[in-house]
Amino acid sequence: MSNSPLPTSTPDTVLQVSTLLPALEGTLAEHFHTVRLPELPDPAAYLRDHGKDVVAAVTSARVGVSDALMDALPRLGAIVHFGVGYETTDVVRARARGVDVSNTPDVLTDCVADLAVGSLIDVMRRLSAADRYVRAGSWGTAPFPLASRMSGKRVGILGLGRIGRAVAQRLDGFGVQVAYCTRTPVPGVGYRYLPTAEALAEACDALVVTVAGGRGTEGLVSAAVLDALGPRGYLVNVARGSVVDEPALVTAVEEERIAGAALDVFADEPNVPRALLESDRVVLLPHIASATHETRAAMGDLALRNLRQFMAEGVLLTPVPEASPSTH
Ligand code: NAP
Ligand code: 8YV
Repeated sequence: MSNSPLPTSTPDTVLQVSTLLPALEGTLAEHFHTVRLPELPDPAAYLRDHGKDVVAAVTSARVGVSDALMDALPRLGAIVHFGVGYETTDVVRARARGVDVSNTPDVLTDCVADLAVGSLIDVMRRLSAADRYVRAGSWGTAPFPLASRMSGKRVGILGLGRIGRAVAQRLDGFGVQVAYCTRTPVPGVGYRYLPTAEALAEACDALVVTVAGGRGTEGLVSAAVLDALGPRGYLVNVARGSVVDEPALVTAVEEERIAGAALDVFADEPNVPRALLESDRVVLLPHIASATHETRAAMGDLALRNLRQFMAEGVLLTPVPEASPSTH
């Protein structure tokens, strides 16, 4: 009998690229041979020695899979995103290499739209500022300044996709006149269409940004768009920080060239420009639009179902469209 060691077969590995929902991390560890990249002492050494074992990567919308990481995984077949945005992964490049990509659409739409409308009311009625005023003991000393009515106003929605449409439906209940801008008019909707972000801002009292992120929408809300919104106009951004020219926004807030802004996303999270931190006319949120127990559980479940189907049948359940929704 030979004493040579038995050949060891390496299990197909699932690479966890970013920190994820704890329940999802637990299920991945329980049901798959999962390696958590952020926790490895030497990720580069792991990728060099074991990159060929990885068949699927699970990542967040914010982190994605970089080109370098993709290149280190020659047998990679699927990239599963926890989140609907996927501009952090080059989908065209992935598909050219035979790697399919999924995201978690629809399950987060309601919560993101709820937060967009909630923060629109917050910034126009100055709810967060009023809360600070009461806590500071100012009630009874100086009157709290009057705010702006939201019901019945004209609200522009930049990007009438799943989330934009859900925002519009909610605003219908407030008697708001909704208009929108997309690259292609949406068939079958009764809202007024405007072909550019600037024309939309010009025609509205508030602009709600719900476009996809990525190169195609970078800086779409420019200084000119903010000027078109004007000193009585409000900006709400629940899409991506990259969509707004942040230095131009800072200037517009400082110079009171817009009335206020409610922001869930920033150019360089978690860093928020000091001028925004110091402004009482800006509502600041830490990228929480989908952050409810119910929605995060549904996102985790959909990400998991994508992974399971890929591992069992080699195909994803909710693959993303051919190109990034903002680059074609
Ligand atoms: P979606 O259904 O793909 O909608 C994207 C919309 O953007 C479409 O109406 C698209 O229309 C429009 N669009 C793309 N490029 C445009 C451009 N250059 N000008 C005008 N409109 C443009 O996506 P969704 O599910 O609604 O999600 C939208 C985005 O919200 C995600 O991509 C993500 O970045 C963000 N998000 C943020 C959070 C958060 O936590 N804050 C949570 C979830 C999602 P056309 O193709 O016709 O232009
Ligand atoms: C999450 C998001 O914060 O879905 C998206 O695109 O930005 C948010 O739902 C993100 O997925 C968590 O990484």
